[in-house]
Amino acid sequence: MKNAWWKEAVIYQIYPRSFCDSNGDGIGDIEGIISKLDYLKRLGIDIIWLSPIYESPNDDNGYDISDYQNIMREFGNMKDFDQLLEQAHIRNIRIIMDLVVNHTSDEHPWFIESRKSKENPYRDFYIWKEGKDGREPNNWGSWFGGSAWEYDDATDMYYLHIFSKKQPDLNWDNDKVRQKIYEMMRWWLEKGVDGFRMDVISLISKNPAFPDGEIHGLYGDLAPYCAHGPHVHEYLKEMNREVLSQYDIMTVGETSCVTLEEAKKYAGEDRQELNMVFQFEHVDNGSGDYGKWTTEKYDFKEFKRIMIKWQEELQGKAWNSLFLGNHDQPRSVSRFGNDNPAYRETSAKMLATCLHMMQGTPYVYQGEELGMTNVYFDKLEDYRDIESINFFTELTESGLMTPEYMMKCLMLRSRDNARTPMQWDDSEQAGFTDGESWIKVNPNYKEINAAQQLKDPNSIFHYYQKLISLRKEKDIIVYGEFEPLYRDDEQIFAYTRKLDQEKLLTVCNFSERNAEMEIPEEFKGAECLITNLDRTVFEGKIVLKPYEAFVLYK
Ligand code: TEU
Ligand code: CA
Repeated sequence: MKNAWWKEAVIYQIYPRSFCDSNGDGIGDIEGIISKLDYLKRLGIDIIWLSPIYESPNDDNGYDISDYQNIMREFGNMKDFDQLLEQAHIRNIRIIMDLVVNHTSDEHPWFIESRKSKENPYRDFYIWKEGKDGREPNNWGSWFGGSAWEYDDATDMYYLHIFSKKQPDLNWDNDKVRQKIYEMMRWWLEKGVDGFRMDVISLISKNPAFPDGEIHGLYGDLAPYCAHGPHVHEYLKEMNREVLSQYDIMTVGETSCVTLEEAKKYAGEDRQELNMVFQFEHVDNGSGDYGKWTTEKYDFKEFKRIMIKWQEELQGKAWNSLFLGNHDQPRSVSRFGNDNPAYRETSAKMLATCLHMMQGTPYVYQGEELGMTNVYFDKLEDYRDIESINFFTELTESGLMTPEYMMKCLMLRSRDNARTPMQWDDSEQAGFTDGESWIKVNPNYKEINAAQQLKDPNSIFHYYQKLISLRKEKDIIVYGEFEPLYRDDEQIFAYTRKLDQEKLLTVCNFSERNAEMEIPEEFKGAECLITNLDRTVFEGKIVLKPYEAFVLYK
């Protein structure tokens, strides 16, 4: 495996709307981010991934872009952005941008033109189809509820939108579209940004037959016809040749529905496409008939099997992105750990240990370094997320779910769980804003906040800080070869890493019960690099406490 700065780095994801508000309007902004750069430096991260900050009507909080080369008014202006980039670079922190180019906003000038007439020069920038027997062109369901097609009066045709109807899909088969996108990307790179996280990049090439999909719930499944479509690799290779390869940057593809086989194509070391991809198997595992809308808990053995599979299979071929949470997922400690106060700290540290010691680039989602938890809103009116609100309506009005049950699903799985404001201190609104926050603050901010954790040397924050600094000290954490131990254990996730003469052992108890294990002979006399409890004996047969974790080095 080749060495690279983006393999050695730790990435911190900022969801700007909820990070820090500098002017009291209740919405996080760029100045707010600048004011927290020293906090991030202290944590030790190397790269910030900024969720979208471009001009947007905010139907999907910035993932619906109406101008790729302007900043969302609520977040500030281009001067503020330039400041942010400069201030980050001064601190040796790189910034990667969210590149949302599967779709635009319906308020983007291209779409405003496109919908005007069939002859408009921008018509083919989007995907327009005739209706079939007075209905949508096919049965595809949007990932945000309803049909994936929207009828447009002006020309009596339908346009495709995998996401909301305010997010029409771009037509990547049109090379003018691709050229415009590459031009825009170059513009940002010339400014000095350090790379891109590419939103649903696996969906850009659609099967030209547009066949009906298999029915799941109320609509047909579009994934087999849109994910990893016929030209996706050709377009990424073109993008790489024309843009990416010209700069020293990093790229990570959000590749929804990705399989191992496809991941090796997107991110294979010698493929000249992307540096790494996000896979979702470990967070989608346990999805039911209505996708993520279920109250089922995650299955530890299945989770472990998936994580191990990605480690083993990409080793030497492609690079993993390591994450347990992001702005689309519930809080990781609530989902994979235990957010009960008795176990929250220990289990948050355990999860971090397990993730950061694997092979790949770790991602920390804002607030994860504090062990922030799900908010568990129990009233629909507290939710802001379009996906949550649309599916509540669709699944309850169709009678597929009772409102009570769907409310429980939202409490466990809504994206808003991860979007409540960052908890900076114990002052009103958690120090996020002087005004009223756009979404309610999690009421547990008095116990869980950055100010308190910065004071406490045993805090989750300091534990992350230590994990990150270990990565800087020991190459084996980045480049060591991964091998799982006790594959079938029902409580323990353990693995080794090996590099030349060095070896590393990571042990994590994912359960609320004690767990017995035997430390392998070869780690006799090893040094403990980090532990989340106060264990001092690391030899022979041991009994792990609930959520205990440690790392040995020899
Ligand atoms: O997410 C894509 C995606 O796969 C999600 O729709 C995912 O299925 C869902 O959020 C799980 O609950 C990306 C962005 O990360 C997301 O925030 C955007 O809403 C979406 O694309 C559209 O741009
Ligand atoms: Ca603001």
